[in-house]
Amino acid sequence: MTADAERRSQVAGAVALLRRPGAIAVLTGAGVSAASGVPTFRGPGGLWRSHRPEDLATPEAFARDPVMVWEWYDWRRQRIAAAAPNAAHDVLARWSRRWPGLTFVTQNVDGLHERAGSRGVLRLHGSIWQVRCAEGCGPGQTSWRLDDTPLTTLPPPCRHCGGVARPDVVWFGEPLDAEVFDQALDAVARATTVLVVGTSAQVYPAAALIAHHAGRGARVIEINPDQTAMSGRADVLVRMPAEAALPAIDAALAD
Ligand code: BJW
Ligand code: ZN
Repeated sequence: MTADAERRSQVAGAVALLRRPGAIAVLTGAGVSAASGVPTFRGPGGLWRSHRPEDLATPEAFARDPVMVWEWYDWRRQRIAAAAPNAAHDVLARWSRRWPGLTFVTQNVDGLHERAGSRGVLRLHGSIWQVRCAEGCGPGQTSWRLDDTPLTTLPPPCRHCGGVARPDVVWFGEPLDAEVFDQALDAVARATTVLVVGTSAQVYPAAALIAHHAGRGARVIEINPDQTAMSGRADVLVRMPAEAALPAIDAALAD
């Protein structure tokens, strides 16, 4: 089979599963935003000043060197502010508005799904745009939103107590928001089709949504140019970048 025919057959396989009756769950990762210029965590370009993300996205790194961790987050926020949603975000946004049975779960903190107009996105790992007190103070521990200008003070102060503030994201070793995770788990367990896009599926418990919680009858579609930890669980592999695969699937669904 030629590469083109192979891609057409992968797209057709995804379309057949998406047309099955029943609910759909979508799980996205950093690869969806790669074409927008937002670096992924692992693989080429995943390093920041020779630090691995695994060494920066931890409470220990923040306790040791909050300024360095904040420099990383401030740098990333500027990259994201300058980025625009790509064709993959756009297709998923249309589906989230059109298909009432679709639950949208993301590991991404960049907010690009929401900027593309997606509805009801369950954010497993928080938001890079939100900040909260690192010391856990504040009325109801409310977080607040940053704008897209660089921070002038690093680390920024808590707006409630003047202590140190931190990004409102989930670091390694920290629990995910239980309510958000339960909703994601329920959606995946109920779905007849689970679409996994642009994640290496190495980080738990997000990866467990597919590995352990997709129901027995659920079929899994993986969209990713590379093999991942979840490829063996997938019924249909679409080995293309998300920004090409999703518009192709969307067009074929309309036929
Ligand atoms: C394209 C593309 C294109 C490229 N189109 N695709 C051993 C075993 C199992 C678990 C553990 C273990 N040891 C420790 C753990 C637990 C740990 C964990 O999973 N570690 C693993 C690394 C081993 N997990 C945790 O600690 C979690 N918490 C927890 O378990 O709590 C337990 C607890 C309970 C009660 C009390 C206390 C604790 C928390 C995990 C939090 C992860 N946080 C981060 C940072 C968020 C903030 C930030 O952004 O800075 O989340 S880490 C980082 O990884 C980020 C991402 O959301 C996450 C996943 O990454 P993702 O999206 O998959 O990106 P990449 O870069 O890995 O992959 C990109 C993919 O895109 C690749 O496949 C490319 O091929 C593809 N791609 N271009 C489509 N155009
Ligand atoms: Zn505070």
